[in-house]
Amino acid sequence: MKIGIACFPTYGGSGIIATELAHLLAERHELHLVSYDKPVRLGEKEDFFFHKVELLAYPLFERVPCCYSLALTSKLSEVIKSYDLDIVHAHYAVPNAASAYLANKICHDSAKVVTTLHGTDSYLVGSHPSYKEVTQFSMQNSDSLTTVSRYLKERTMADFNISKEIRVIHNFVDPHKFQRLKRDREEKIVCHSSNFRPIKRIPDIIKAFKTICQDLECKLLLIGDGPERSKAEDMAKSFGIDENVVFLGNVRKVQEIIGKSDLFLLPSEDESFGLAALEAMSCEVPIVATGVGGLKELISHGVDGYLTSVGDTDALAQYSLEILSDSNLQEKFGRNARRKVLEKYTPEIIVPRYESLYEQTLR
Ligand code: GMT
Repeated sequence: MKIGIACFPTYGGSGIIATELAHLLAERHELHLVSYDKPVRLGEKEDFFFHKVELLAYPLFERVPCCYSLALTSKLSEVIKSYDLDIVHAHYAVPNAASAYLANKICHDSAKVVTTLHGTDSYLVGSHPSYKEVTQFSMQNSDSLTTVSRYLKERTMADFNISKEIRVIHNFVDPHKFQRLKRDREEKIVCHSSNFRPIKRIPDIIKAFKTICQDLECKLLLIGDGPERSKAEDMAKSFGIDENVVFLGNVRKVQEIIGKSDLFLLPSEDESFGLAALEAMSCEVPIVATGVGGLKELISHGVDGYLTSVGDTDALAQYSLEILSDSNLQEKFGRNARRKVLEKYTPEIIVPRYESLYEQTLR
């Protein structure tokens, strides 16, 4: 098949999945990735075509950022036509699905449009009154629609009144890339990785860590960057724990940090799947997370981690201490987590599901 993928190139789950998928599909198909920049998780192999969406800096557009969706639409239609694409796969509905729909219309529906919803494109940004109509239209008019969890499917059906079939295709992780690494220090490592938006509740991590490091010698490694970072840095300082909290910023090979960690924290307010937790599980790292959304599908309480209520920083700290102070429990949870990844979330299991969806859509 000739497949085009539209995605965000930045640090965020949808771009990571889209890029990994592009690499894996390129082993068997002709692949074209369309975005405004090269994706951050781009591998070493140049196995697919990359088409950069160029933006016109025009004074009239300064405060009206409409130009990206139009430039993306134009680039997508150019790629559909020039390479005679069969499938255009939009990752993240806003604006990628709308642009894919319009680009395909420009090409007289010569391709089929598949949209994968990743989370906030449905229940946060996509539901916002500014975007709801167009998001609903692009979902309903995609030739196929997928979500990354059952939770997101149900929520999307309810919020958008979608009548078409939604297929759940979970996220995946490469277990060869994400695996346990040899530790190079004695003290315990607690880790978190995200784009530091309010939905991730970074201050809850700092509060819980204050309690954790009163009882145990440990470090908190925070991977990523975003709007909540400086607030978290100030909190760590005011709690007097800033020497134990390391803000790493965006890291290209997150597996090198996560693979040496003892515990991963994800206290999000909402999470459609939790790719960051899946990556940690693949590295045999137990998780303490909130029991929200897709995290309930991914993590089994008392088997590979613990689930808490949103905002319950005492439980976050207590469960963390339980795991960190009992290496047998930590290893058991870690092994269970890795086993689950190997049974359900590898590329070998998930990628063929996208391929068979493409084939069905073309039929
Ligand atoms: O919200 C983010 O952290 C970024 C966002 C994205 O699309 O880039 O992540 C969403 O998609 C990921 C990949 O499918 C999921 O694993 C995340 O759970 C989801 N984030 C939220 O629902 C908050």
